[in-house]
Amino acid sequence: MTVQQINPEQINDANNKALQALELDYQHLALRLARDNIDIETITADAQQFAVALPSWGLGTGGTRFARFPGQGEPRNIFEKIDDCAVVQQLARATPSVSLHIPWDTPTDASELREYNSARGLSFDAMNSNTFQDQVGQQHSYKYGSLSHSQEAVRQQAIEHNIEVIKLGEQLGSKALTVWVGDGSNFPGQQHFSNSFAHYLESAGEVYAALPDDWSMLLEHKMFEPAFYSTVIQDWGSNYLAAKEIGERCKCLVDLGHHAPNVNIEMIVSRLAQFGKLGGFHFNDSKYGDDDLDSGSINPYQLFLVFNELVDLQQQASFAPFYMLDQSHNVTDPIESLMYSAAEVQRAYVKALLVDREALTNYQTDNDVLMAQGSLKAAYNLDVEPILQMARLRSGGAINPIGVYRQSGYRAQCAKSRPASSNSSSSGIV
Ligand SMILES: [Mn+2]
Repeated sequence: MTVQQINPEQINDANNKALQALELDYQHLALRLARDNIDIETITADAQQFAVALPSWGLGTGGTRFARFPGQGEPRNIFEKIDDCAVVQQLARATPSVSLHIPWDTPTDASELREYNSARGLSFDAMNSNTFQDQVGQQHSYKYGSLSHSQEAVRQQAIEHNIEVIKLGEQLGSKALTVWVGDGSNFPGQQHFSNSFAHYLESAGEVYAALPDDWSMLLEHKMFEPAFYSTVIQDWGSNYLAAKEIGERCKCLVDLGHHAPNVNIEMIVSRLAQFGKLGGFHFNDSKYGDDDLDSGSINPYQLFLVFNELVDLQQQASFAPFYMLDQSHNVTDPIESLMYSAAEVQRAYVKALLVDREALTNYQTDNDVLMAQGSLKAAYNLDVEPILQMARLRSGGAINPIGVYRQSGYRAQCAKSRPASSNSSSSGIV
C-alpha cells in the first residue's frame, strides 16, 4: 500500500468536477490530431510514461547569495523532503524519483530511507556529490578546488567523498553519480589551466574506477560561479573531453542554465548525443545566467526545441538520459513550482512528439526553410493541455494538481508540524 499524502477522495472529487470539460477538450484535440494522422491515445500513453526526477534540495525555499526568505512548513530533513516529493508525484504524476544531494541528505540508515521512499511510490534517481563546500569536521578545505586541486591530499579527499556517495547510492538503488565541481579561479594566473584539468581527469578517473558496472557517471559543466575568471569544467567542450577521456559510461549532463546567454543549447544536445555522450539533463530556465528559474517560465520555445532533439534521438536509437528538475524556488511554494515545472517539461516533450518528422526531413532536404521552421511551429503552437490532464487522470493524479494542492491545506498543516528552525533565514544558494 502506497502511503498517500493527500486524501485520494479529495483528488477524486476535484477530478469529477473537471471531468466533463476535459472530455470535451480531449475529444476536440483527438479530432484535430487525427487530421494529421496522429492517434491521441498513443501520445497520451507516451505522456504517462514520461518521467523527470525531483531534486531533494528543491523542496525547501531557495535563496540567492544575498538572502533567503524562508517559506512556511519547509522540510527539515530528508524524510520530510520525501513527504513533499510524494505530494508532487501523487498529484502531478510525472516525477516518480528523487535525486539526493550528499552530504545534505545523508541518512543514518540507508535501508530505512529506501523503504520510506518506496512506501511513497518513489525511487532514487542520480546521486549528487558535493565538493563545492566544506563539511563540518573535514580535514582539507575546498576553498581552492576539489577534484582538480593543486594538492594531492585535497584531491584524494574529494575522490573518497565521491566513492562514498556511490556506495550509499548502491544501497538506495540509484544507478548514477552526478559530479559537479565549482573548481576554477577568480584571477588570471591563479591556476594553471592544463594542470588543473589534468588533475581533474585523474581524480574523476579514480571515481569512475569505483563505479558499479550498471552505473553511469554524469559530468555537469557550468560556465561560471563560484569561480568568475575560469572554471575547470566550464563548457560542453571541456565536458566532452573529460567524459571521453574517463570512460564509456562517463557522460555529459546538460543543465539549461549553465551556458552563456543565447547559446544554442539544442545543438549542444544534438552534438553530445551524436557521439554517445549525452547522459542527462537538468531542467530549469533563465534570463541572464544560472538563474534556476522554473522550467519553461522564460523560454518555453527553447525547452521545446531541446525536446525536439531528444525525441528525434529517441526515435533513432535506444536513448534514455537521466532527466531531472534543478531549480531554486525563491518566491514560490516549492511543491507548486515543481508540479508546474514537471508539467511544463512534459508539455515540451508531448509537443515534440507531434512534430511531423518525415515532412521536416523533406523540407530540410529541399531547403524549404519556411516550411521546415513552420513544421516545428505547427507542433509547438498546438495546445496539448488536454493530453497532460488526461495523462494525469489516467495515472491516478489530479486534472488540476495545483488546485487540489491548495484545497488540501497541506502547506498549512506542515507549517504547524514543522516549526522553523533558528537558522532558517541564513544560507544562500541551494
Ligand atoms: Mn544542475
